[in-house]
Amino acid sequence: MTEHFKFQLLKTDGKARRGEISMPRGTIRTPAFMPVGTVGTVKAMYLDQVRETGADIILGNTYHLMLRPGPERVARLGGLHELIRWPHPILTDSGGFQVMSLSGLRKLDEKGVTFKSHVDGSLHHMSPERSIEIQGLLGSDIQMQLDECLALPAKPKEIERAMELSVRWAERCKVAFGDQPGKAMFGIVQGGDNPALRVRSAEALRALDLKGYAIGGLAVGEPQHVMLEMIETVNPHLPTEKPRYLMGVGTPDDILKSVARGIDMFDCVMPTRSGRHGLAFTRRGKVNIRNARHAEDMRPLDEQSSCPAARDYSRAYLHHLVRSNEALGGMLLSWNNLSYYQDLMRGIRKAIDEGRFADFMAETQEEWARGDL
Ligand code: PRF
Repeated sequence: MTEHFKFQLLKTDGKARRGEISMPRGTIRTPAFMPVGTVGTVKAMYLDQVRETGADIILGNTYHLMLRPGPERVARLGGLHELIRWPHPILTDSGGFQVMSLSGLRKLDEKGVTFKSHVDGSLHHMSPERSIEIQGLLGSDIQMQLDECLALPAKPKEIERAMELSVRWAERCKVAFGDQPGKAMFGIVQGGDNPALRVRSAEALRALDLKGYAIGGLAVGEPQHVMLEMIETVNPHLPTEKPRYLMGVGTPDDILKSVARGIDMFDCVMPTRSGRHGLAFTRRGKVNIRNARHAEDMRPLDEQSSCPAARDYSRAYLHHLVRSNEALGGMLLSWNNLSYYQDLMRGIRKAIDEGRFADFMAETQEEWARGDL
């Protein structure tokens, strides 16, 4: 552990990178997957369990927590780490993306964004400065700049306007964040599916000398090959010695292909959300446990798994639980899925350490393609 936020690049294998972020609350082994704890809970999971799967850091959301329970209240209660009983690093998203995807009626201008709460319809304003203030009140270790994320497809002029606004907001967030050696504020590259705008965004943010860089505005409706092309376009314009975070991504396949292109950090609701809907990730691909073929199958999901949910419970029982909308069904599948994702990340890190990432990727994809056990 260190007093200062520090990223160390330990090894590269092709474009894949193995590293370590150290900060006062702990060390994050990269490539890292960050489970999403939107409202201060990784849904249907105990945080002790989340930790045991191998998570070094979880994510929280400014948008949700500002509406409920409110950042000033969280601060009075001792901060988010204390409240939720997670003493390790927390990254908070700034709210820009969630305002776009969740709130009704929103108005965006230079000053910030005005939006209607999805909880009670009340009106709120968030400026770049207020977003950073809220993330500070929550006690977040890695804070994100406020940005504007567009859904794709979008018009080039719109993409340019949103990208330039996001760069100006990054400057304001940097000033608002100030000098906090043990913490970090990351910028977010925007620019839609336009390579030239992506490069301009990355270069402008690079000039701000931030502690880390996210790539935003992807996995928002474009095909996977476009997302991968944008990563390839952006990465050469980001400093090699800073962490790179691909926001809101993705499937296990997205993760492998993005690591192969030099991404260090990921977050996604997929393992928990799809778990609650009956989808299990396994080394042999995705399994929809609701399917009738599991109804009388007493085999476990995968007896070789590291996770008790996959080893010790029959498919028949999981099928019954999910079909009956029982809470335990979502709990067991979320546990299985987060374990699968963290095992994948562990495998990725080990493969890079040993200089065999390309082989690991090919073998992993072959196993998925063989289909369920
Ligand atoms: N911006 C922010 N959060 C995000 C995104 C973004 O573009 C995305 C896009 N996939 C997910 N989460 N602030």
